[in-house]
Amino acid sequence: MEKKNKIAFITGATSGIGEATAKLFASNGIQLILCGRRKERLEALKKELGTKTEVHILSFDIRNKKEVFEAITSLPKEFSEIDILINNAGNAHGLEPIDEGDTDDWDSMIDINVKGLLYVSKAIVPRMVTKKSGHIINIGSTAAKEVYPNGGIYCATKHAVDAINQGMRIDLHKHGIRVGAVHPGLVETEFSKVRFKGDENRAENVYKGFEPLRPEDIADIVYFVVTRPYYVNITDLVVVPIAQATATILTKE
Ligand code: NDP
Ligand code: 8X3
Repeated sequence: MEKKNKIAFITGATSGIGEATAKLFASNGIQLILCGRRKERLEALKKELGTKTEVHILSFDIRNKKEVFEAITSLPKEFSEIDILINNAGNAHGLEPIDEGDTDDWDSMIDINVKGLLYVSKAIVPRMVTKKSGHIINIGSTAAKEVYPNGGIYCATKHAVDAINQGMRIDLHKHGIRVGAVHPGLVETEFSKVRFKGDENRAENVYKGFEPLRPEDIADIVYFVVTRPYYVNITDLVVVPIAQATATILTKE
């Protein structure tokens, strides 16, 4: 039987870690379903990566359950058998102590980072169970392992991702589905721009005085994880820049 290229479904492909992963996967012939809200970015990526692999784009807000299920149900037959799911879409919104935090920010983080990840998984995982194969990578964070000042709710959502990752593996290993998480420390992407609501100076300051991880570093790791032999499951991987010892211990120049 002819061996077909794998199909990967990547959420949050319009920037940062998701975009870098999409580019690396494309260079290695993995077919792509790329998701995000910013349609023009998805279209530009389709144009760029379409010379290397088959690309299908889906624009939806991961918070909207109806949109998520409709988008995934709309996949054409040639993209319907998903081999790899990269649950990457997510952000922090705000950085305040619990007594000053904005409840809209809390809603956004819980709805995107936790509920959105679950909606996408619920729409895709039963297909993997039916075909008795699949590989799910959940992008957590060092915030999934530690809690830092003013980031309690973001950390709570990432701790939830850690728990969901473990729960998925417990429930799905018997179906031949691999599940694992990659937990990065500080990576320079649009993450801080979103956290600080477009305040570019404040965002840039986060990564000044040390060498942060690059989105391509995480893409390399994700690619490594998904290209292990079928019986190898990397369950939990934490990666930080050398300047970062923990969520709060960071050596700057
Ligand atoms: P970016 O801000 O660069 O990318 C976030 C991605 O998530 C975008 O593609 C964005 O697409 C998508 N996204 C956000 N909200 C929604 C939504 N409501 N619906 C659909 N898609 C959405 O950040 P990163 O690349 O850094 O973040 C990717 C993941 O990595 C996140 O889960 C983050 O928590 C995690 N992470 C990041 C770290 C860092 O230091 N940067 C460290 C540890 C983990 P669009 O806006 O087009 O919808
Ligand atoms: C993103 C990294 O340190 O801002 O998850 O939580 S951090």
